[in-house]
Amino acid sequence: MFVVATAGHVDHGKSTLVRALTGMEPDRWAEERRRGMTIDLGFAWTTLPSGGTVAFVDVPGHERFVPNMLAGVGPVPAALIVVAADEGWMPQSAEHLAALDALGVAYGLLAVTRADLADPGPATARARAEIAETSLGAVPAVAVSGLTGAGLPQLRAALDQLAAQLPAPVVDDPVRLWVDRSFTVRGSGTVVTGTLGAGRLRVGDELELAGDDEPVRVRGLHSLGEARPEAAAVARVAVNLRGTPRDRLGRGDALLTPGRFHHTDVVDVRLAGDPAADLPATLTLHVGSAAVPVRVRPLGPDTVRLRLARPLPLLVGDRALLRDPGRHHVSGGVRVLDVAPPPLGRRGAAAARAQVLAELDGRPDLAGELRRRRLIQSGALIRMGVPTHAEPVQDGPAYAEPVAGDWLADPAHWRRLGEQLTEEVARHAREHPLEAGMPVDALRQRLALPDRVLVEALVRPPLRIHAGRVGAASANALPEPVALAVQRVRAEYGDRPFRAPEADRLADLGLGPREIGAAVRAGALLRLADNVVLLPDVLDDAVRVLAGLPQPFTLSAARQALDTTRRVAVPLLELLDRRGATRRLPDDARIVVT
Ligand SMILES: Nc1nc2c(ncn2[C@@H]2O[C@H](COP(=O)(O)OP(=O)(O)O)[C@@H](O)[C@H]2O)c(=O)[nH]1
Ligand SMILES: [Mg+2]
Repeated sequence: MFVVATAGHVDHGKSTLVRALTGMEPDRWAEERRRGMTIDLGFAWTTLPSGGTVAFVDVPGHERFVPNMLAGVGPVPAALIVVAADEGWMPQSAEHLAALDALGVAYGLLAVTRADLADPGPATARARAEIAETSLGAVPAVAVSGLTGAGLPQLRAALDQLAAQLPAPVVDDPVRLWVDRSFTVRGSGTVVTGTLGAGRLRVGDELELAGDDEPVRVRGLHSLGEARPEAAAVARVAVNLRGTPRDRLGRGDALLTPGRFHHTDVVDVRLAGDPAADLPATLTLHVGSAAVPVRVRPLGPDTVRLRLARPLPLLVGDRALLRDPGRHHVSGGVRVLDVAPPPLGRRGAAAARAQVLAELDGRPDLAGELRRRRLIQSGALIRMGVPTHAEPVQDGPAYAEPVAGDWLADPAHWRRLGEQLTEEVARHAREHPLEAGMPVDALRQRLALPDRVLVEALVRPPLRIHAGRVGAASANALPEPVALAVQRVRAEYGDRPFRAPEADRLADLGLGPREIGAAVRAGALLRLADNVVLLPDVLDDAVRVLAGLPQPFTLSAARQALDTTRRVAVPLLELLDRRGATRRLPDDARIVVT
């Protein structure tokens, strides 16, 4: 199924066209039929020549009902723009088009209706020129008459072509169903409808309702007027929530896959449209089927902070629209850059924030989020719309690898924390020479870490945790200065394990030949050659990396794969040869022995 929203000025023939195409009545209310005017959203569907189904969300064209129009088009990715041949381009033609553009709608079709009343040529030319300037670009145009039926076969064919262009829906994404209608059915209870743009709904699913702790349960599902056990995007769906009081939800609410969305009442966004400085202090934010008053705080030339009158389940990258209801003016589209932005308390914080936002484009960026947030739980990032299973950055560590539990860390920050921990433990040892190490909780506080497991993960040999304290491994182990120096090597090289500290770095750390000898004997360092040391536990990783190369491999290929220098690669491979993990062939290439 694909879903198209109508758009266009009042009385230009939108509802007549939907009626002619589907044989269904989009104007559902008695008042609408009495006045011959659409007030609220209408829904109808039909089968196309290809056999596919198109569902229409028919919107009101009257200027008073623009908010209803926006609730209909918000979740729908394609538009059927309707212009009357005899009236041509009118104010709500322009306002509706501005709304589609602001939301970034990229798929559409122009129908020039009432072609039996006037030559469709001029209206077609004007409308195509206007549409070409927007996110829709050049669209096909069809002249039709809802009265005589002329042009309808061509319009059906054009709808089929439009359907074929639409990107495939992502059916394994979480569900965010923006409710566009809610009502009560006698004997069944509360029913809500919406356009399911991604994901899948099943009877029996538990869903979350923004701003409400109590989950709701899907008791029944309808799509295209038929009961179904499940519905996958894209679809118009009616969801029966029997047992959920009707007043718990309505238009603008969203039914959500539990735990997958961050509810926020403050977002930083990029504007496309009016400059930040020209925006009034209060506007209405339209996103999905929701319309929420917002307070606007300009940050950069095209970035603002929006404070929402009620929280919404928003994700990084979401598109929304700002409108000034008093002036009938679409201020423009917005792209959500940050759904959990930092407070702007300090002097200069707003200017600094503007600089950060200038670098963001609304595409989820895991490495950037980690750099800015430094430490965050992966679930929290996912709820903001930032996937944490992204590919590791080339030549970099696997950013998405948790450092402990569900915690993700910026690698540089994590390395600094490791160094800081060593220093704190050393300081504690100096100040409390008789204590057997520094209490874990004191360390957690000194390092301002939110979770004890993070402290535990930062403790590496030769430091260890014993009886709730962090200290050097044991009495007969390394002298403390050596233990701390090794811990520093770990902190600095843990994420580029095949790089060895240069000789002068070793000297800086106080690791001379005697100290290295002690550390090697204690198993805290691995000596490959004079002044070439690695952490002791990297050999298995080296073999794993080498096994991933096409076999046999050269020294140079090994060096590159391990991201290291000849100074390390040569003795490392020789050590692996001696241990039987690799074998050197007559031509000096090697293979991993399996
Ligand atoms: N002659 C003629 N009248 C039409 C055509 N389409 C719509 N109308 C009439 O124009 C008026 C407004 O149509 P309607 O579909 O309600 O417009 P909407 O407000 O865009 O939904 C109604 O009186 C229709 O009968 C058409 O193609 N030809
Ligand atoms: Mg209508």
